[in-house]
Amino acid sequence: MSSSEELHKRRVAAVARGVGSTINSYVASAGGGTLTDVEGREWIDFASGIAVTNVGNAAPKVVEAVRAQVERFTHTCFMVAPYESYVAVCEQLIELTPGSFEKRAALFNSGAEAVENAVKIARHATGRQAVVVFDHAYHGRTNLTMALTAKNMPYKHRFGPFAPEVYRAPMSYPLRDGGLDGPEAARRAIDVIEKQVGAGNVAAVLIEPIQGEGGFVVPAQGFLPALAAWAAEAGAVFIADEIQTGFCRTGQWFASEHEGLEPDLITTAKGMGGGLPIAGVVGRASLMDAVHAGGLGGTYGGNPVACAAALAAIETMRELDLVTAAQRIENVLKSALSEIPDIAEVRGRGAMLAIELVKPGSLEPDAARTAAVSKACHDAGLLTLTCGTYGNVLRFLPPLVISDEDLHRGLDILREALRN
Ligand code: PLZ
Repeated sequence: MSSSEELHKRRVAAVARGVGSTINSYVASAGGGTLTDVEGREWIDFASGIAVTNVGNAAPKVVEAVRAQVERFTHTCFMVAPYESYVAVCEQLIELTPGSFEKRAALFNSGAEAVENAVKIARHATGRQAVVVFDHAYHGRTNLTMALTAKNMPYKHRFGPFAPEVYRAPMSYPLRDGGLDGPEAARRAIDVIEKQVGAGNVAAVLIEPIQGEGGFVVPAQGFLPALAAWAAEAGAVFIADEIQTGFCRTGQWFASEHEGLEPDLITTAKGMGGGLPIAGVVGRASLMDAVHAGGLGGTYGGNPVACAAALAAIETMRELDLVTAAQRIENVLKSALSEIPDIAEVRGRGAMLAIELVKPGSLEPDAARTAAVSKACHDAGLLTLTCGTYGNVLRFLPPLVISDEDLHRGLDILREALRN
């Protein structure tokens, strides 16, 4: 096999510069909580391919299900000739997501596509157009989802014009909003919505229950329920974007459960497919079924190989009790992180944790130190990611099957990187 250096040369000559990579080492194999590069060097994985390989990389059940499915058939298009696994994945989404009402689901290829479809459904069902999103939000890179995403660089810069009828409200960000409690922060957001959009114009309020790319921002307790209650009152659809938070990641099947939320619609992707591309929208039957037959779909949505992987991934989550595994990871990481000095905040839930770094004695974001720490982790063989509007958040997303040993090895590297 070529070396990473040779591969990098080929990459620069062949792959568009706009597509970035966190590290310059090329992967040869991966399993459980580690990656091995083409030089044979092992990496501890605190990224999970951005919260995807919750069941571990190349999880045995997923591998077996995919192998069996590709031998039977690879693609028919569900809109042309349907098959059982698509229906079974929808049944699982209905069963696993919060919401005691009757539900329906539909499958797509990517998170952005799921978000687009949730907005389509909400608009169609309500006959309204406005979509309310929040500061620091991330919802994807397609045209509509760029409009929904807050951050200009790198996601939106010179890619406009963006889709209309998208309105941004202030987020609850306890470290940075002067200590507003949940209901106060919700009141502030609702004021903006009522004054600048008008309650009767709102098709959907769309929010990540814990923000992902925006900085692992956990809203103050009570913020999400107050928004959901306002949306219900206003006749707007409350959509939880659980693409990064879903499928056991935060120590519940879905992060909405931490506050007893029952979103009207939930978008899912990432962890759902155990590494294969699949996404879903699940929620109230009255909304989902409002759309005319043929109004939703796509060539590959709910592809049979991806459906087989999703069913196997979900089975693995149940069998290995990955909800509890994520809680265990939270306990280990949080107690270790809270002992490290010079961190503005340790936050997150389950195995979706982050630290925010600021300049001493202030709240001024320290993006340079964050990048340096991340780089030091990479040099020592720990794969970490940064995030946040200000680029000063280091986030940890280990596979939920990571061994205690790898977790502690990762922590040792991180501690060392933060010290220097
Ligand atoms: N909604 C909450 O986290 C994807 C994107 C990384 P796709 N997050 C990682 C990047 O730089 O592109 C995400 C998300 C939330 C939507 C999405 C979009 O999901 O599968 O990447 O389209």
